[in-house]
Amino acid sequence: MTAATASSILDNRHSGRYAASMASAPHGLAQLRWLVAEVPARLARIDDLQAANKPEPTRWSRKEELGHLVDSAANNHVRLVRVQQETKPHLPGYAQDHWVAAHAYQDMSWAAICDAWLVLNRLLLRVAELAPAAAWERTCRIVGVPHTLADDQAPPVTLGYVLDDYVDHLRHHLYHLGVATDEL
Ligand code: NI
Repeated sequence: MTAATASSILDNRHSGRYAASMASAPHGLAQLRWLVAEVPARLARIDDLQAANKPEPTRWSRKEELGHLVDSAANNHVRLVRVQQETKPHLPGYAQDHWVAAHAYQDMSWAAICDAWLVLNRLLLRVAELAPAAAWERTCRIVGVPHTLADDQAPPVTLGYVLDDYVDHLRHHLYHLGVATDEL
């Protein structure tokens, strides 16, 4: 969550998996469908004061951590669209602390950040639902931020992996926010 840890290749530094072969829609698709339906009510149980609390000056508040998930949705939405159309694209990672600071999520209401999360995830889910089965086998390379790997050293990953990684990362942060998704 700090600049020092922003060097992951993909969004999810919590998982060691890379490319995985899959013949149909990735398991993350059904999970995302469930999350979009269930998570908003759970986020709404957190109040604005709780959400604004920063455990330490250098650590994210819940507002900033959920803002990070908004940024993750925005970036992965672009990946889901571009990989379907471009041939083995090299896509950028994103500097997570810069994105959080650039939006000043700490100055937004919790409700507004929750709304942004839902709108972007509904759109991302729509793109994923519409993707044909063959799209999940298409590959891309995602260049880390900061650029610790040259473009051609970044491992190729399938679009299915990108979606699964997105959902794993989302669930990791939801858990950290105090929003359990154990039913999945
Ligand atoms: Ni993260």
